[in-house]
Amino acid sequence: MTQRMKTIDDVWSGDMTNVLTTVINPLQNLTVVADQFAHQGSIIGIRPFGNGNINDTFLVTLDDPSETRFILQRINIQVFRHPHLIMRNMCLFTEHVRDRLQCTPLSRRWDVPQVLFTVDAQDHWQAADGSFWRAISFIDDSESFDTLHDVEHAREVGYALGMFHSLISDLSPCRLADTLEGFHITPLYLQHYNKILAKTRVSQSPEVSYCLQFIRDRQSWASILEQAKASGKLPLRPMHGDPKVNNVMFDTVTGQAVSLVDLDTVKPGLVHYDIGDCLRSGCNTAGEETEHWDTVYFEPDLCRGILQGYLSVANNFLTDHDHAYLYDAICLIAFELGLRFFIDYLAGNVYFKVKYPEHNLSRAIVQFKLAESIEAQERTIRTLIQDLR
Ligand code: GN1
Ligand code: MG
Repeated sequence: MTQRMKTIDDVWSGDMTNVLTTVINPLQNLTVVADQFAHQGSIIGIRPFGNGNINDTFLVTLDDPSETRFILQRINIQVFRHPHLIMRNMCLFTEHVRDRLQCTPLSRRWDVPQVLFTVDAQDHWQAADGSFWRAISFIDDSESFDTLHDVEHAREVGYALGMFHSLISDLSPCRLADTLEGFHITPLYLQHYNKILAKTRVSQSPEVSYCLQFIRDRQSWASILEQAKASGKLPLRPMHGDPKVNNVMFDTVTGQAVSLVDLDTVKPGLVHYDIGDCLRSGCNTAGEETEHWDTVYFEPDLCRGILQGYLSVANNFLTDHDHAYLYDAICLIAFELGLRFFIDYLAGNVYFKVKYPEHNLSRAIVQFKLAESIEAQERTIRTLIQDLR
């Protein structure tokens, strides 16, 4: 019998433990886990790394002559119910890109994170408590940033996403598993939202009322990309799924973008989800964790920079329809992320890690304010998209 794929609906329908209760057991010896992936040298350092909202990430340093570092991650199996499929997609992706780059080398640096195998030649290690661990190479001499410094930085981020898409533009999406069903399907999030709303006693604080109204006013528009997909205007392609700005790695010396990391959500989708996600994170100069909602603003110059960089690589595989939906993609993914944060707030914070109970509510407001700023600048954004064609 085949197992039904766990969907995002299951995560929010309350049949799972809160991710907060699954924090690393302090007694669990991380060194034992890291050792599974350390083929040479011994471990001299393990520290928490980055600020991911789902998985637990560590940077491991070895005492070999070059102080090799690698990324160790515990996959959140409450969210990613089929972690083996993630590893399969990642291996397929990296092999494809390696072959492409061997056939047609680029004239500048571009690195792909590699899956590191255990000493037993497995792509992951499962602990006795069921936790699922995997290791990935660290992109040497690189760094990432939560917000963009200037337009040149924005161009590099856009270039990185364009290069990522371009290198897999000939990989058939049907070869990739759907590792997180419903991910970025905005109308499905709305369905979950309506279900949760129907069974939740919602507080009527001004913040909550703002979110409820914001979503109510945009329910019919929210299907725009899915309708375009269903009518054949937008094709299914392999996508990254989470190309936010801090997943782009920059060479510490040249300042050029050299990699796009965090490959957990590489799966079939629309490139529009990626473009929207990159722009909603890159053009929000206040960052997605701000509590100063009034300062949230979508910066059109950074938008132009990201799109210039993106289209400099991606223009050769984008169609007229692709261009026609760019504006909506930008606004939709900000709206969708706000909706996802708000649903999680209503559901009791079961998906995204939170630092306090209203954290997801605050994050939702940031995304809705950003969507408002995008809407207010619709003409400017549509014009700049047109000018870049
Ligand atoms: C999550 O865990 P992280 O930070 O890589 C989320 C993304 C959101 C992002 C918002 C699988 O990514 O979709 O855009 O938080 N990933 C998943 O910061 O839901
Ligand atoms: Mg991610």
